[in-house]
Amino acid sequence: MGRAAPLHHRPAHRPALAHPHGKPAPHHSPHHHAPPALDRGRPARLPLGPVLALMFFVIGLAWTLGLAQKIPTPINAGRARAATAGRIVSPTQARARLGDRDGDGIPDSREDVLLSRYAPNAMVAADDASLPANVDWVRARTGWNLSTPQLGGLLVPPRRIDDATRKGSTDPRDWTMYGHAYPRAGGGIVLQYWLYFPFNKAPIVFFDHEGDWEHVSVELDENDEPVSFDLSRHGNNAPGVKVAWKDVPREGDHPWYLVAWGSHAAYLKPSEAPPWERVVDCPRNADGTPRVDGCPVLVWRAGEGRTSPLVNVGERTAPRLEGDRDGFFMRYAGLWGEAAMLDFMSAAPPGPPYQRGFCADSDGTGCL
Ligand SMILES: [Ca+2]
Ligand SMILES: [Ca+2]
Repeated sequence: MGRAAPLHHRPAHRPALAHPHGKPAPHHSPHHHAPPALDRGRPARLPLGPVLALMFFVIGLAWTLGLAQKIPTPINAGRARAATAGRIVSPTQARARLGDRDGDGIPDSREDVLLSRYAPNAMVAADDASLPANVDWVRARTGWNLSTPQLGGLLVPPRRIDDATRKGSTDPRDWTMYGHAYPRAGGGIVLQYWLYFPFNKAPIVFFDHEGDWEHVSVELDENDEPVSFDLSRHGNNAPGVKVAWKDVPREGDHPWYLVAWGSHAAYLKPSEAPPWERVVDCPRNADGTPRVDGCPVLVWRAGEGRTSPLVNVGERTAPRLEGDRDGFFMRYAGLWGEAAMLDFMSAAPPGPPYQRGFCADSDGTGCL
């Protein structure tokens, strides 16, 4: 650029294009075909029109991009428009829009908060013949699936559970607490919690059977204040023995309870159990709470640091169905195994939704 002429030396009316030897370029000669050379002694003049056009283009592009960030385009915009264009929706869709997928009038989010807040701490003897597990855990080991004729209300026992699976899991992280919340008769809410055990070991072998479902409940009044803790045991299971909330040993809002060895009935203390039943307890603090560290129990523990899962399965006619395991839990109407010896003495139970205890103390609008 050293040869470029200073701006103040630029001639005022010099043609834009010039002959290399100073002769004027033949602007209108039809016979001139050589491309004209640029005058290197003169900087190119920026034409005003294209510059303004470029400026408007850049400003317009920036405005457009900025607006796009403020108004995101829905991924399924077409589908969303169709869904809001007056189409008839199913009851399931309507419930989902209201945040009440299980249709019992209690918002899902409220159910989940309450179920988690009052979830119990279940103490199970570490040497129990059959520790808890979860639906997926046992299905993975037995091959039960949703396409078998065990569905649809047919009470056909699945094939037997092998000895290793009968023992359940020694890792409480495999123990799922299946919960649901429903309107309580007279006002309030019932929070119900179920544990699954692959086997029931009775004091007399004739009463052994595969599959065992046991539950406890927390009853709340109209202000969500706890009223009682209900412990299911043997024939008294709908909802079970009610204990006033003030008499229940707790870790914060989480009740402590004991699971009887083998039969898995629920107790607050061993003295409540009949003589033929064994209940393992731990040393107690002055307030009645157990010292579980160093004690031969395994614990499904609620509250801070909880590692065992809690699932809200919804109601029988409107399961939440957030996972395949929930579907099997709610829709499998068959028995959860075979009797160990004699079917007429002790059959395996049906799943919780098909037991009368699942709807205990309902006002009739939930647990449909
Ligand atoms: Ca609900
Ligand atoms: Ca519910």
